[in-house]
Amino acid sequence: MESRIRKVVNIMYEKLTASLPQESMSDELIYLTKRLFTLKTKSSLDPIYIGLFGSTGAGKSSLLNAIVDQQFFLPASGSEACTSCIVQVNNRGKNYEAKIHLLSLQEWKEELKNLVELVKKPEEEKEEGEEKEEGEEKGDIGEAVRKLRALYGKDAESRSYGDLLSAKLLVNIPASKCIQLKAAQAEELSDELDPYIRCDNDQDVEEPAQDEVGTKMCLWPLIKYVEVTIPKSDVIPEDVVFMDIPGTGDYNSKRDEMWKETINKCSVIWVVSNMERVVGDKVHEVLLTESIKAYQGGMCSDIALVVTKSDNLHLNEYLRERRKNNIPIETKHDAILERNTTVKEKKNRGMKAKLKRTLPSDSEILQKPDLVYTVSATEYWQEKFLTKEETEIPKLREYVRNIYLKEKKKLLMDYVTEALGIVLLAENFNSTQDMVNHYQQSDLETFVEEKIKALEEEIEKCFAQLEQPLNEGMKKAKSSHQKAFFQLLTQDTGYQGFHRTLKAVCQKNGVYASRIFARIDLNSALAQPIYDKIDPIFANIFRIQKGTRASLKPCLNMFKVSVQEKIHDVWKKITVANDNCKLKFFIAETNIILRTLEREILMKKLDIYQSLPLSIQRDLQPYYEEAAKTQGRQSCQKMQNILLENIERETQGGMFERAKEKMKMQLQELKNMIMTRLRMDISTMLKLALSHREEPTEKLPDFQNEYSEIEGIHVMLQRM
Ligand SMILES: Nc1nc2c(ncn2[C@@H]2O[C@H](COP(=O)(O)OP(=O)(O)OP(=O)(O)O)[C@@H](O)[C@H]2O)c(=O)[nH]1
Ligand SMILES: [Mg+2]
Repeated sequence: MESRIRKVVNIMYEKLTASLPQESMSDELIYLTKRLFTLKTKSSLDPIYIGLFGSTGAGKSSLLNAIVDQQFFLPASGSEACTSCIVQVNNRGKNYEAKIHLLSLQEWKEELKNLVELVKKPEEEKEEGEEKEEGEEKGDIGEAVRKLRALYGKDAESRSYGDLLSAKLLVNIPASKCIQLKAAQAEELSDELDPYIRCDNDQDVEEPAQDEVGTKMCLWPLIKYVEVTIPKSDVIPEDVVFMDIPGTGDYNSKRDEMWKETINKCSVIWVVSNMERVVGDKVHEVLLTESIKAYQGGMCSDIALVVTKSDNLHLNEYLRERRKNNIPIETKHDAILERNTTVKEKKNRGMKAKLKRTLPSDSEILQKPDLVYTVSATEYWQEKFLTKEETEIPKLREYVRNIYLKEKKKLLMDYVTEALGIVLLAENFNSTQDMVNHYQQSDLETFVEEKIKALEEEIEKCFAQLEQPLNEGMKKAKSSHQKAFFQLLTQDTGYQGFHRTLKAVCQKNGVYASRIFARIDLNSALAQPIYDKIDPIFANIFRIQKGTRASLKPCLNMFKVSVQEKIHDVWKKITVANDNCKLKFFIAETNIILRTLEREILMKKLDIYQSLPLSIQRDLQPYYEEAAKTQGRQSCQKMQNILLENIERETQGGMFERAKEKMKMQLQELKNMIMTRLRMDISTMLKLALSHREEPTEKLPDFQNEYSEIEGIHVMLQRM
């Protein structure tokens, strides 16, 4: 259907451009040509992003390899953190290709500054002696040291920022900040790619390697993200892009920003977790919370928990721990399947409970039968204990296909509706009938204006539902800010002490993310009590699937229907109604206007949802900066005091009130945007359709065939 509709659109464009008048064109004709051109040049429908989101070693890369049916494609590793950046995989190519995107000079300078700060030993620790903290080389500090050494050589961690800035890098960086690789075979590209995306922690950093592979290795700290293209495959539909998203964020601000953006643009998020750690593991709870946030704020409309390594089971151990002793189990195969079922039941319940706290109780996602998948990537290739079906990889592919069809249908529907609107508009040009008189036209305009005003009131009512929970949440936030502060800062951040964590938090304006350990976001933690109160209502207002009367979408829908009905009425009264292409144009056009608006609302939703922590961050910024500068004895205590005292002062001074106002203001802006857009678009539509012409000054080619074809596809899509 997509290629058919494209063909028709192209033909229309050819026909139209061939017949355009040489002399001055009317505004209407310019408008029509422009819209057709935009539609024609829209090269492809937006891809559907599926994010694999999980802590290091969970098995994301291995899972992705199994799903795209390429056993050794993305590097997987049993030891330390392996994938060092976000890797996008799409299957739209002819060959195997990769693009490695690097940080810009400015972005690297910023990172360098922070890395130097991070590896600097705090005064207090110096006084306590020179011993290394246990496991230091494994944590973020260790990683920072490795990054510096990889680019500047031995002892780089003891040099100053200024010194390093003027030093020559051990590697050459291409001016384009992008490295392209191409290969005919999967293995070939995989081999070439491997050194770039593998963050090899055992690398011998004392002696920087001089060979080619060594030089590539040195680049990894500079990589922003990697895009991989594989040839079209039978197992995964085109236009599905997988995102391998390692860890819980990144120390580098640019990459952390990307981490968040990536999550927010995913239609589907899979929280990937290792079977052995899935029960009681903190990190995957954090990831789940982040996913639900993306469901609230971003494009995400589906979340699943994918438990990997289901084959990892010691039969004897399992049998000893197993409670249901009445049914005998003898083989590893049976044990795996039994454990899969148990884990599914348990995690399903847990996830639903968690989702229920944030989303309206009748959300689609809560009705889904499968929220949890138990897969084995290893067994997909080996089939030693499980069949291919039992590894659940085929089931995940089926899931991908279903989501793809659902999303793609929506996208295609929008495209076809737009095409229909255009062809009807073109037909309209050739009609001389002037069927709507002035009285009817102004009646129509008055009606639309009344409806827009009524809609405005509905939207205000919709948003007003947030008022009370916002106030309640704010009160809660004001009374619990100290608790939030300590809870957050004392959580497990790996092998580094409180002092360094605190320092990093200050350097990064309250957000300390790391690929390896939990994410610390002080601003969000302070705002959390407000979210706890507003979440289900916020979700309900912006829900895009089935809505209740308290949601925005049905308000817009009601508006659309009443305008369309009115237009019908006007037309019924016209006796010469043998030409109903105008009427059809109105219907298609109002559909387009409202769909476009819905998409824009979805984009704006994110800013609104994030406005709380952003407002708090802005208020606290001077104190983060002040605290980050603290040096000397007892700097840890000093930093803590600066933050605590000022958070307290700002709280008294209305920090949370300002955050709340900020959110309300953003909602107000959204409402205004909706009103302005509707007024503008509908008046353009009326002008186009009702422009009075005695004689057609510009005769356009006949689009009757194209029109039938487009309408046919439109009807077919509607029935699907
Ligand atoms: N037994 C078993 N091992 C697996 C399975 N999937 C992955 N592994 C192993 O788990 C380890 C980590 O897998 P990766 O795919 O590298 O994990 P990752 O989530 O990509 O990790 P990072 O790249 O560090 O974020 C590797 O040693 C894999 O061989 C599985 O289904 N079964
Ligand atoms: Mg990986």
